[in-house]
Amino acid sequence: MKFLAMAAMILSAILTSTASAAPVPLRGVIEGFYGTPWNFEQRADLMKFCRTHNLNAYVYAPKDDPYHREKWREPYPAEKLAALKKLVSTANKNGVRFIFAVSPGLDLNYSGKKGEEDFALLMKKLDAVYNLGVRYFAIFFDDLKDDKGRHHEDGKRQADFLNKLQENLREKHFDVEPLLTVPTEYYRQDMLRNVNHYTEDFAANLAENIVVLYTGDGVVCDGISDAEFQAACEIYNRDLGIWWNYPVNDYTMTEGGNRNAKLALGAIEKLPARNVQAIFFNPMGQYELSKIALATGAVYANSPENYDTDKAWDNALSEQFGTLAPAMKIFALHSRHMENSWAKVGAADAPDFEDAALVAIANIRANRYTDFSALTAMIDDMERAADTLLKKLPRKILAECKPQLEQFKRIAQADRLAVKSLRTKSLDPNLKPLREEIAKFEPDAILSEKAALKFVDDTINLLDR
Ligand code: LOG
Repeated sequence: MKFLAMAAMILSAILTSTASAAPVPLRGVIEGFYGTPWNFEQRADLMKFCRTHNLNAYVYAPKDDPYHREKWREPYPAEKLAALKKLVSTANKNGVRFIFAVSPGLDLNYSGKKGEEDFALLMKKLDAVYNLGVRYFAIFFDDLKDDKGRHHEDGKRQADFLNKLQENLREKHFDVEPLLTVPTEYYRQDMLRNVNHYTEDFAANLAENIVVLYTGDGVVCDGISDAEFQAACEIYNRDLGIWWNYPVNDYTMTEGGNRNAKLALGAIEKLPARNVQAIFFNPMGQYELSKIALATGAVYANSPENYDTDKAWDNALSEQFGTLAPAMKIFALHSRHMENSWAKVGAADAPDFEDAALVAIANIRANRYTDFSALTAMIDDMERAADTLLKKLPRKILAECKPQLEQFKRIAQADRLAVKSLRTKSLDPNLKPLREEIAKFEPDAILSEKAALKFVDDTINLLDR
C-alpha cells in the first residue's frame, strides 16, 4: 500500500512535470534596442550562451544598425556580410535559429511603381541573407510615429505587403519559415485604440501563419497575466508571440548622460504560464550584464508553468559570478526595477532596505525608539559589496557597471551618514555635500531610487531646518 501510494505519487509527479514543462517553441533573444549595437564577438558568445541555456532563437534587429532601419534599402557592405555569415554559421552550429529582421517602415512605399521597387529591394536584401544560411525572416513596423506621436499606418496595406513578401520568398525558397512581424500598434492598450482601424485591418488581413509579436499591455510593462495574454490573442485571433522589454534599458538615457544610466539586473518575472508560442527578450547594450536576466528568461521559456523567479535569479548569479555571487546579489538587488512616466517593469529595488528605512524615518518623526541595527548591517554589506566588485569583477563586466558601482558606494556612504544623523537627530555636515556629489553622477548612474537613495533624501528632508 505504502509502495503503491509512493509509486502513484512519483508517476503523477512525472506526468505533471512533463505535461507542464513544455517549452515555448520559439525562445530566445532579440537584439532590438536603440543605441550602440552589440559587436560580433558578443553575438558569437551569445550563440553559445543560448545553447547552454536551451534558447533556440536570436533575432537580429539592432535599431541603430543603419542597414536594418534607416538605410534598409542599401545592401550590406561586403565586410559586414562576411561577419554576418560567420555569425549565422555559429548560430546554426549551436542550434540557434538566426532570425534576420528589417524595419523598413520609416519610408517604405507600398504601392505604385515605387512600391514595386521597394518590394524588389527588400526581396534582394533578404535573398542575400538567405544565401548566408538564414531561413527565418522578420519585418518590423514598430515606432513609426510623427512629431506629434501619432502614426498614420494602414493595417491592410502592411498586411498585404507581408503576405506578398512571404509568398514570394517561399516560392523562391521552399525552406523559408513563416515570417515574424511587429505591428505598428504593438502593445495591447495601443491595439485597443485601433487608430483608423489599424489593428483590425492588420489582424484581419495578415496570413494566418505569420507570427505576430507584441510587448504586453504597454511598451515596457509590469508583467503579462494569462488573462491579459488571452485578451491580446483574441484581438489577433491567433496565439501571439512576446517581445519582452526586459532587461533593455535604452530608455534610461538621461539629459547630460553618455550612457544608459540604470542597469536591469533582476530576473524576468510575471509572464504567462500558458500558450506562449514565441518569446524574445530584448536586452541591454551592456552585453555581459544582460546575461543575468537572460538566464532567468531561459528558465522561464523552458517551463513557463514551473518558473520560480527567485530561484532562477539565484542560480543565474551563482552560475555567472561564482565566488562573487553574494556581492553581486547585493548590488543587483538595488538595480532591478525600471520605471519612468511610461515604463514600469522588474521587481522592486531592495524592498527590505526600503521597508527598514521607512520604519526608521517614521519612528524618528514620531519620536519613537528606533533600532538601526538591521539598516546598518545592510549598509555595511552594500559598501563591502561595492569594494569587492570594483576590485575583483572581470574586466569586461566591470567596464559595463563601473559608474553604477561607484555610485552604489557613494549611496552606501550617504546612508551611513543618514543613520548617524537620525541617531543624533542632527544633520551630519557631510551628508548634503555627498548628496550633491551623487547628483552629479546621476545622468550616468542611477540605482535604488526608492530605497537606499530615497533614505538619504528622506533624512535630509526631515532634519534640514
Ligand atoms: C522598441 C524597442 C526598444 C523598446 C524599449 C518595441 C517593439 N520597440 O518604444 O526597440 O528597445 O521600446 O525602449 C520600443 O519594443 N519602442
